[in-house]
Amino acid sequence: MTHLEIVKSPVDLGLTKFSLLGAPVQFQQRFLEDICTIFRDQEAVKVIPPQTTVYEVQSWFPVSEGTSGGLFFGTSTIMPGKVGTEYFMTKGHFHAQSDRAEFYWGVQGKGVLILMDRNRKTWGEEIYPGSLHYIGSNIAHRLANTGNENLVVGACWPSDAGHDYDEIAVNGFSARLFEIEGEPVLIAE
Ligand code: PAN
Ligand code: ZN
Repeated sequence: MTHLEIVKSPVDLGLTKFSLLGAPVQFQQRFLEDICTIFRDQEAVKVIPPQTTVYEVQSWFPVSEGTSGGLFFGTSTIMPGKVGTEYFMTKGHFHAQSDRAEFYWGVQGKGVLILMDRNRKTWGEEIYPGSLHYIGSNIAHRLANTGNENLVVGACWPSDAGHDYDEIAVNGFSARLFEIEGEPVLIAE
């Protein structure tokens, strides 16, 4: 009888701490000062310490960036908070290879996935633990935390998708998510 190898995967979902564990995991942190231009109210930006963490991303890249046929995996954690009445959110992007899709799923907390197509039609999907989101090709995507605790969202996307941040940096999304009378409201620009 030949005994074949059974090994442990190098990365663990970290279900108890909602944090990817393992040597290959890469960590990225976005401070308010890095991304402040994405928010509408620039006066409100000034009253928040620039070193405030808005979100963190942990990623596992089992193959090199640009490999066709591979997959990447990530966990995004968006902190609770607002700039004025606009919820803390990610920069948002289209994929550079714009026909590449992605799955997101809610793990902890609550929020809204803001989606926009190439005709600049924007809509939102509610995120909660267990919510599952298919982000089709040519759909820009951004996460916003509408709760009082961390919003943790899992993601899986093709290793040749890439990120196009420029389009959103220049033109933004066509709607923004504000808190109005205690509720999240998506308002067209
Ligand atoms: C996610 C995002 C992550 C951070 O892993 O990259 O939520 O958002 P930004 O990249 O917009 O700053 C993903 O969508 N990857 O494709
Ligand atoms: Zn993406």
